Amino acid sequence: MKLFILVALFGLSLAQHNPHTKHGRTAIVHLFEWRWADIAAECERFLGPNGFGGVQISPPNEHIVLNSPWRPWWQRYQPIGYNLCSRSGSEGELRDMISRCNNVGVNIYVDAVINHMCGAGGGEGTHSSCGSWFNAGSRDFPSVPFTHSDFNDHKCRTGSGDIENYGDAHQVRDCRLVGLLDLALEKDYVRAKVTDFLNKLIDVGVAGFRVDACKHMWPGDLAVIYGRLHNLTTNWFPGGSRPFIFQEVIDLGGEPITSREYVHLGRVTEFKYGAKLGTVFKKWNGEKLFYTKTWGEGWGFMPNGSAVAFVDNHDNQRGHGAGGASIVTFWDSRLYKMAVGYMLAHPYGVTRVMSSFHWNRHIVNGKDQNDWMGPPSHGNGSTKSVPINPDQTCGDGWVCEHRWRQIKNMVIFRNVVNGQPHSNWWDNQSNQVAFGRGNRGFIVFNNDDWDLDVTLNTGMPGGTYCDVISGQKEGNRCTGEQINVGTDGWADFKISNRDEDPFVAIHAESKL
Ligand code: AAO
Repeated sequence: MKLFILVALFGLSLAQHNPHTKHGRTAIVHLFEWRWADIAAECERFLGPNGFGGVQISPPNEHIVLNSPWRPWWQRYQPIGYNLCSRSGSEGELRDMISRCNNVGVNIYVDAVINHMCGAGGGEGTHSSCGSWFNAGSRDFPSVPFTHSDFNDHKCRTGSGDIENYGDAHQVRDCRLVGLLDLALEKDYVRAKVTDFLNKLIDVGVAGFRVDACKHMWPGDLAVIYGRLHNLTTNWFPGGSRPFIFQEVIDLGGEPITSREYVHLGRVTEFKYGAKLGTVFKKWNGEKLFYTKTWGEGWGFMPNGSAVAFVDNHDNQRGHGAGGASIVTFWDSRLYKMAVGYMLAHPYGVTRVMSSFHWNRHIVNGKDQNDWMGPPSHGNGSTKSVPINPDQTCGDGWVCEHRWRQIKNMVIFRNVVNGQPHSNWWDNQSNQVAFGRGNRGFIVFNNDDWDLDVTLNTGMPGGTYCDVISGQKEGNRCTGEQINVGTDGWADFKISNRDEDPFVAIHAESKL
C-alpha cells in the first residue's frame, strides 16, 4: 500500500513535466502578443505542417489598459480579473483558436499570471481590456471579486511594500514585485478563484501553463493549486493527462530562492541556458564552443527532465528579467540562428523558440528607452494581424523567427532525432564543433574566424543528404548544399567563416 502511494505521488508530480506534444513533436513556440485569430491560422497553415508541438500564448485574461506609456506590452502582466478578453481577442476567438490548433495537433500553453493583479498605482476606472471597473488603491477588483483582504499587504515587512532585497525569501514571496498587488495565495478563497480560472482554460482545451513569477509564490501554495487542476480534456488528450506546468523562476545563482524548490511541481525555465549559450557564441569571458562538449547538466543546469530551455525570452530580449547583454536575439540574426540551431540539435530540455515583434530599439547607457513598446498596432491601440509575405516571412513588424528557414528546419531536425543520444562529438579545441544524434542526424558549427575543412564520422547511413541550413529538400531535390556520407558514415565538411550561416545540418529525412 505504501509503495502504491509512493508510486502514485511520484507519477502525479512527474506527469506535470510532460508537455503532451503529439506525433513526436518536440518544440514549443512563444507567439508573443499575437492575436488569437492569427495563432489559429498559424497553427493550420504553418505550425502543424512543420511539426511544432505547441504555442505559448500571451496572458488571455482581462488586463489593465495603459496610455502612458502607450499600450506597453507589459500591461498584460497586470491582471484586472479572469474574464477572457484581452488585447489578443475575445473569449470566442480564444476558444476557436484552441480548438483549431488542437485539431492540427498543436498544443496551447497559457501564460498564467496568478501572483498578482495590477500595479498599486493602477488607478480607478474601467481602463481594462473587458471594461470591468476596478480600484487599485482600495484593492477592489469586483469582476473576480477580490478585495483588500485577498492581498498580502499586511504580510509584507518592507517600508515600501515592494520587494527591496532578493536576498530575503520572505519579502520576495510576500511583498510586491515592482509594485504589483500581491495576492494572498495561502487563502483558500484566493486559491479557489485562481484554480477556477485555470480549470476553465483546461476544460476549453489548453495543454498546460507557463506560470509567471513563480519565485514570488510559495511552493506550498502552488502545490495546492496545481493539485486541484483538472485533467486535460479527453476531446484531444488521453484520459488521466495532467496539465503541463512550466514555472518561471529566474535562478542564475546567488539568491536564497532556487529552481530546486520548484522542480518537483513541474518544469522550470532554465535561465542559465540562454545566458551561457549567448556568452559562448559571443566568445565573451574566454568561452569557446568546444567547452560545450558537456553542455546541459555538465554546465550546472537543472536536471534534463526538469528544464525548459530557451535562447531568449520576451523579457531578456529587451533588457527585462535576467541574463543581460549576453543574451542573443533576432537583432543579431547570424549568431541567433546558430544558437537556436545548437539548442534544437541538443537533447537537453523541452525547448521553446521565441517569436518576436520589432520595436524602435533606442539604447542609451546600456538601457533600451523603448523596452516598453507594444506589438505592431493600429492608431487606436488594437494589435495588427500578421501578414504572410510570398517568401513565407512575416510583414508589418512581426519578426517570426520561427518561420526563418534555418530555425523551422531545426525544429524538424529535433523531431527527426527525438530519443537519439548525443553522439560522435568532434571539436578543434576552439569554436568549431560537431555532434550527432545517433544515426538520425548530424550538425557542424564554425564559429571561428577561419574556415572549417574536415572529414568527420557522422554515424549516419551512407548516401547524399541535403543541408537543411543553406536550403532544404523539396521533392527529390536540394535547394542548398549537398553532403555525401560514405558507406562507413564519414563525410567531408567545408564551412567558410564568411558563409551566411556558418553551420550545416543533415538528418534522416533530408536524405535525397
Ligand atoms: C511595469 C513597469 C514597472 C511598474 C510596474 C507596476 O515596468 O516600472 O512598477 O509595471 O506598475 C513585466 C515587465 C515589468 C512590468 C510588469 C507589469 O517586465 O517591467 O512592470 O510586466 O506590467 C523579476 C521576476 C520575474 C519577472 C521579471 C521581469 O522574478 O518573475 O522580474 N518576469 C515575469 C514576466 C514579466 C512580467 C512579470 C513577471 C510580472 O516574464 O514579463 O513583468 O508579471 C533579478 C531577480 C529576478 C528578477 C530580476 C528583475 O535578476 O533574480 O527574479 O526578475 O532581478 O528584477 C543579474 C542577476 C539576476 C537578476 C538580474 C537583474 O542578471 O543575475 O538574478 O541581474 O537584476
